[in-house]
Amino acid sequence: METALREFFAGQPEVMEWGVASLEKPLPNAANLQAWVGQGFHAGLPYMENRLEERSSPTLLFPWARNAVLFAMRQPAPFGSDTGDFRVASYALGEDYHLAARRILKAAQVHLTRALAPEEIRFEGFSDTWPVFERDLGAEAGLGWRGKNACLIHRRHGSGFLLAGFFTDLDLNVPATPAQDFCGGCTACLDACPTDALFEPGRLDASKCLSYWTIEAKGDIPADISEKSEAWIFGCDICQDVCPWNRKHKKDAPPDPAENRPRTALEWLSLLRRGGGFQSRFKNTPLLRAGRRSLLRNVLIALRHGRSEARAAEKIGDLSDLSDLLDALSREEDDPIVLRELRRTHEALASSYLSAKNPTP
Ligand code: B12
Ligand code: SF4
Ligand code: SF4
Repeated sequence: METALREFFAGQPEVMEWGVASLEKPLPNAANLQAWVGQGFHAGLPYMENRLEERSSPTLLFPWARNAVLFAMRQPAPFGSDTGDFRVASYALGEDYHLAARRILKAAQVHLTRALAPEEIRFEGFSDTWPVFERDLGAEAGLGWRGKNACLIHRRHGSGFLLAGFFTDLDLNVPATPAQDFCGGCTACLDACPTDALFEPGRLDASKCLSYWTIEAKGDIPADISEKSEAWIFGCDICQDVCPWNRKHKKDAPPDPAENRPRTALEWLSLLRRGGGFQSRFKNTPLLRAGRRSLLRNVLIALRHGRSEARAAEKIGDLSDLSDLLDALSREEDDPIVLRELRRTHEALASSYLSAKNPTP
């Protein structure tokens, strides 16, 4: 059966690494998970509040499970890909990884069932679909060490990968080599995080993380966060982009697919208008998770605080086009949060328009 697994993964180009974690014992960080939620570092994410014991002991979820097979899927574009006026997390610059995971999991089940017939196997796949502590399971399966940026880092591939896996009742003899911690004295991620969300090595307060605010949060983004959001409109890669383990492996990353993505503020805002085509343009990509309104909110904030305003200020033509578009959006939107951001951004642009038109001598 180990051979069947090896054969299967050898034929999966999206999979960079795989490994097996035994489920005999609860995961070593079970207490930390409880403490993390207990102290509110989960930012009230409802799906993180429930079934904490199951997260760290998957056999409470599936009593028949003996092992978890974890795999790391390459993200579609390298860190630092040029995304124009605004920044989008590189994992989101292509197909939604949940779809890739589903495809690979389905194929794995078919392959193993055929290879091991007539023996019957039990199989349950996961990639954010069950309450599973995926990074810790990944660490147990030898896919990397838990970096000070909280991500799982592989010595050869860095952290530019997404996790998925399956539980099985198979008795697998694929020993995992626990990854050594190679962060050493480096603190680049802690120093670079603009909101101090990484408050101690490996410990993250989601209620300060731009990834939480730009993807998960539906409400108002507090001023102390939005002022530091730079140009990020979906997710944030800063603490991974600065990591030497990713810098080192950038050259091995796939090229940026750059498929017909909006690049300027005007293009983004037009796409995010009601009936502007957001749903069909981003079908099957992670950007749909944020939803049109939240993405519009993020673009409006980034327009004030990110780098695009500075660029636009050089071109008065662009600013008046933007202003027209903001007017049109204000007429058609009814969400109070979006309307508030529209007003704030409009005011900020009007003042940069005036100062660009009447530069101080
Ligand atoms: C909730 C969640 C988030 C939240 C919270 C992030 C977080 N660090 O927990 C938000 C929305 C902020 C988020 C952001 C991101 N996420 Co996310 N997220 C998850 C999810 C669903 C659960 C993670 C979880 O269990 N968190 C709970 C806490 C407790 O876990 P932890 O940080 O690992 O906690 C450790 C430390 O904090 C420490 N600790 C905690 N308390 C204490 C106390 C003491 C005393 C000590 C010593 C230690 C300690 O020990 C804990 C256990 O090891 C997983 C998918 C899954 N089901 O696992 C994806 C996942 C972790 N995310 C992923 C990704 C890609 C991201 C982003 C990179 C996306 C982006 N570019 O914007 C960012 C990265 C932010 C970061 N630096 O971690 C990938 C990670 C891939 C990888 N190579 O590591 C996962 C695995 C999704 C996937 N299937 O691939 N995410
Ligand atoms: S994803 Fe961004 S905001 Fe979140 S911890 Fe990393 S650097 Fe900080
Ligand atoms: S930036 Fe440095 S400290 Fe942070 S995860 Fe990478 S190696 Fe570790």
